Order: sequence, then C-alpha cells, then structure tokens
Amino acid sequence: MAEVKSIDPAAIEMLEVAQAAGLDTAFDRAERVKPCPIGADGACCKICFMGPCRLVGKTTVGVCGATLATVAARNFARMVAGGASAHSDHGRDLAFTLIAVAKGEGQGYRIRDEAKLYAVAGYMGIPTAGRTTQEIALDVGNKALEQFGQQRGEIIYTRRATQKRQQIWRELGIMPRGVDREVVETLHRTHEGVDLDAEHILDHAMRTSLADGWGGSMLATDLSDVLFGTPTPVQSMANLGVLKDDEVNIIIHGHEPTLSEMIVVASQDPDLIAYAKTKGAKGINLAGICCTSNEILMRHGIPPAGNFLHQELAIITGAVEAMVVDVQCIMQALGDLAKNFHTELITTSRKAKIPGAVHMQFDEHKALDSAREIVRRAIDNYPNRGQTHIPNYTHDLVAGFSHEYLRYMQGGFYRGSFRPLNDAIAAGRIRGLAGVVGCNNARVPQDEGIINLVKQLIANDVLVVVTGCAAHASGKHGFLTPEMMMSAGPGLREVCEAIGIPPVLHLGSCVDNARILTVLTQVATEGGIGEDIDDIPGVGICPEYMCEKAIAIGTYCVASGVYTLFGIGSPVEASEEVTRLISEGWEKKVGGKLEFYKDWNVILEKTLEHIDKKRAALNLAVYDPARFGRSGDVPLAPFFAAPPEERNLYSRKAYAEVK
Ligand code: BF8
Repeated sequence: MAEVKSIDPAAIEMLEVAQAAGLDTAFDRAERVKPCPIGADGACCKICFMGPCRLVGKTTVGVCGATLATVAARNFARMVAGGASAHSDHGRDLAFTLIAVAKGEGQGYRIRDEAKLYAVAGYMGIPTAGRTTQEIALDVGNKALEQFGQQRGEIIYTRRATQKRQQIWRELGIMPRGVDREVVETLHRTHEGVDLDAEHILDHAMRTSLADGWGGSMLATDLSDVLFGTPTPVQSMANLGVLKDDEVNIIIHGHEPTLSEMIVVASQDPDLIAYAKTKGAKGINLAGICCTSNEILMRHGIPPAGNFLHQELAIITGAVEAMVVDVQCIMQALGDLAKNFHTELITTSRKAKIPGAVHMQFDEHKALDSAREIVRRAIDNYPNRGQTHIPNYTHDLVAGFSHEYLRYMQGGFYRGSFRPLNDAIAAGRIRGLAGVVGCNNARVPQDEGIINLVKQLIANDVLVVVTGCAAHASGKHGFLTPEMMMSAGPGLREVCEAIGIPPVLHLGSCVDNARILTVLTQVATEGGIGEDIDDIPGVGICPEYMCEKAIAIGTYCVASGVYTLFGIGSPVEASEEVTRLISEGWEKKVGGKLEFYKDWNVILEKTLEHIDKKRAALNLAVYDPARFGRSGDVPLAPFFAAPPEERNLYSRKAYAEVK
C-alpha cells in the first residue's frame, strides 16, 4: 500500500517502518480524515455567526444573501491574504536582522554580499557614495521595513517590472501599496457585508498578492542574499539517506534562514564537534526539511533530508537528535510523534509554539549563542538514541541558480545577459520555460505529479526551474544533475551541454519565486521574445499544492502575466463564475490566468499548448525537435563516466567557507 502514497522509495520504506511500529503519519490521516466537500470547493461561508452557510443543493445564497460567487471569491481572497502574510512576515524579520547587523547588534551575522547591498540600495534610491557598508545597510533595512507598512502610493520594487506591466496594474487599480495595508484591506473587504462583488474582491486579491510577490517576498530574497550571500551552484545530496548513523543528526525545518545560518556555523564549531566526540559521535550532521532546507542548501550545500511529507518520516528513522523548527509547514503531529523517540522537537520562533516541543526562543541579537545552545542540546541527546532505520537513498544534486548567476553563466561577469536563453527560445532549441513549484499534498501520491511533469517537460525541450518542495522532489529523484540533460529533448540538451547546466534549475525556496519574476522580467526586457511576461512562452505549475502561500504565489504570478496551473483541485470549484473570473477574466485583464486540474497529464497538455500558442503569437520558429541534437552526444560520454569530483564543472563550497 505504501507505494501508492509516494513514488519516493525512501518514503515507501519509512511508511512500512511506521506501519510496523504502529505510528501514525499524515499519509494515514489523509486516508482517515476526508476533506469536507463543501469547504474544499469554496462553498462554505463561515465569516459570521448566522452561519456557517453551506451553499449547496437548493441553497444558493447565505442568510445575508451572499451568493456562491461572493462566498468563493471571499474564501479565495482570504487564502491569498494568509499566504502573502506568511511570506512577507518572513521578509520583515530579515529587515529587522539587517538593521541589527548594521547597528553591530546582530551577533554572528555580517553582510556577505556587498554588491547585492549596493544593488538593493540602488533600487531604493539610497545614496552609497562615500558611505560605509553599515550606513547603507541601516538605510536599506529601514527602507525595507517602511515598505511593509506603506500606506499610500506604489511600493518601490514594482518599478522592477516592465513599464507595460506597471501600466496594466495602474489602469486596473491593483498597483500594490505595502503588504500590511493590502492584507488588512482584504480582511476588511471580506468581513461580513463589505465587498460583495466577486470580481471586485478578486481584483483586490491580485493587489494583495502583488504586495507580496513584488514586495515582501522579493525583499525577503534580496535581504537574505545581502546577509547570507547570493547563491551560486553548489553540489549536495538529497533524501533521508543523508542522515548519518554515527553522527549527531540535527534537522532544521521551517522557513526563515536567520536561525539556520547560525546553526550551520555552530555545527562547524571545533569545540562543539569535539564535544560531540566525547558523547561517542563522529561529528555533527546537519540536514534540512522544507524551505529552510532550500536556503541552507543553496548557500552552503547542506543536504535536504526531504520535502514537506518527509518531516514525520525523518523522526521515524530514530536517528534525529533534534528537529529545530521556526515557522510554516510544521505539522503539529511532530510533537506527539517525537515522544516515541529520543528526538527533541525544538521550537524557536516567538510566533510559534507546539505542544510537546521544547521552546528555545531565538534572538537575532544573540544568534550564535542561541544556535550553539541548540546544537549542544542535540549533542547531549545523542547517547539517548535507540534503534535507527535510515533508508539508504540519496541522490546527487546541483542547486543554487540565482537570477544573478543565470545572467553570469550566459556571458560571464562583464557580458552576462539573457541573450543566449532568448536566442535558444526564439530558434526553438528551447521550446519554452516552466516554473514547477510548491508543496507536497498528502491527498495525492507524494512527488508523483511534480516528477512526471518535470520529466515530460524536459523531454519536450522545456527548460524547468524549481523552488520549494518541488525543488526537493526534483533533487530526491535525481533531476537536479547535469546528467539529466541526457533525458532532455535534443534542443534543450544542446543548450545544457553548451552552458554546462542541468535542464532543471534549482532556484531556491518559496519566497524565491520572486527570483522567477525577476528572471522573466529580464527575459522580457532582453528582447526577441516579446515585451512583457505574458508574451513569453512559459507557464507556472504547482502540481501538489496544499497551503495558502501557494495560492498567493499563484495569484501574483498570474497578475504578473503568467499562465499558472495547479494540480490537486480547485478551491473555488463550486462557483463557475469565480472559476471563469480567475481564468478567462484575469487573462483579459493581466494576460495570465489561473486554472486547476487534478490530472498532471492535462497540465502537461495545457502547458505545451500554451507554449506553442505563445510561440506562434511571437512568430517564432515552429517547435520541431528533429532539427536539433546531432552534435555533442558522443563527446559528453567520458564526462559522465568520470567521477563527479573530477568533472570540475561546479565547485563544492567548503563548509569552512561559511565562516
Ligand atoms: O514555502 S512548498 S509545503 S515548505 S509552502 Fe511548505 Fe509548500 Fe513546501 Fe516552503 Ni512552500
């Protein structure tokens, strides 16, 4: 039975272990707890206490007269607000950290990418000449903070969109103010008896999502790069097999990189390593789950133990001394599950506590001390370890393609551009682009939709970028390796050979979907394949979404001009009107549209159809795979036959470099 719950052999093995031990996981609960069909389709209104009103059967309006379209639109807008809040609050915390560092109060942190700090200062109009890094950083931090609460006028980063896109947003009245402002207005409008026009509500949902995508999330990415370094390709491994039987295993799970960065540093502290040895361990082994994992993977090569649905399975290995969590995507079930093992679940955010967990509140002013204390506690727990079962599955990967690196790899430091990519798309070597992003969802077999889509897309010469748990899935199944170019279509393979990249590029965590907006804008402004994002032959796909953040991301992608397809099912299925408004309706307004299809085969079909339609609209060469791929096949054979360390294509970042 386990194999129908996941296509990942490590997960299948661990589910068998769990079953034998009588342990409950999300995979089991998804079978027992059926989704409420009325809520799932967006037809339940519970925003006032005359209800909840369930708009099914003969009930077409609620007690107040609200229609199904209004109810579904309100529910959708509230999902966007929830998701935008999560990502943007993450961004705000990074602004606080930057300010602390600028004031010399951020223990253990420093500004690792001054060039990026200057670039961000440039976007913000902050003077840099004759000023110290600290002075600039303080202004950038304060300006970033202001952006979250900006009450009037356009937030600064919207100027990074094309002129055409900015004009669309202005004309529609969806140019965003600060995300705090937009989220509060969403909650106000969707309160009982305020905005009762579905289309109007949905327009504001777009505005709210833009305040995140081109505000909070984009700031989160930029400030992370300033503080922790802009990613460049790095080698690592993925899956539960990265846990080590003879070392202290610490898993960092959640989202914000502030704590995890310091745990990386603490785990390399010679004193703590020596202390681990006194407890009988050979060393300290860090691994990640969820988006924190993406953050430390792409900056330090710390291996991901897995994606969202691996969090319980990691504990069930019995080999985890501490699972250190902050915010988002952390299952409450971990608290009870950990009691069956020696594993300590440690919560660290002042915003998040979990029954059964130890709370060690993290303070960025004493970050390194907090991190050392957590690592020491994990070491102390090592002797308590019982029987372990670590599934022997890992896959090599290459991660960390920031948009800065993508430019660089297409021409070097002085001549970096997106011209080679645009030319390859125009010629038909690359048929189009796809971002495959988002979660796992226990209601469908883990990784199945993600992996089948990635596999089919590259085989059809579509260059894929991945983020979030879709990036982990790609890593676990071996798709983030240059070798995968052998599974790509002939044209895409030529491009990958020429540049030396995998056909599936790891772009980071879920806040880093903002990097995709930047890439698409740079592709559009490079010229040759349209003037704006909605001209580009490309799509966004979220095959296994489960949370509000995914809906917020999908909405800002659409509002930025991207055709965006989700798997699983639609949260507005009950309302034909809302379904039409977010699809054809939004396409007329902003050029992008949002659609939900349960079957990944349909998503693939729609993707290729859309890419070819956009190619035709641009008068590009008709895609024909037979035109490419006769060169390069044979000379690469020795390259792939060589051991990875001799390929010399990417350099593994030494852990020591972290300091
Ligand atoms: O922010 S992909 S399950 S981990 S929400 Fe959560 Fe979804 Fe994973 Fe990252 Ni994104």
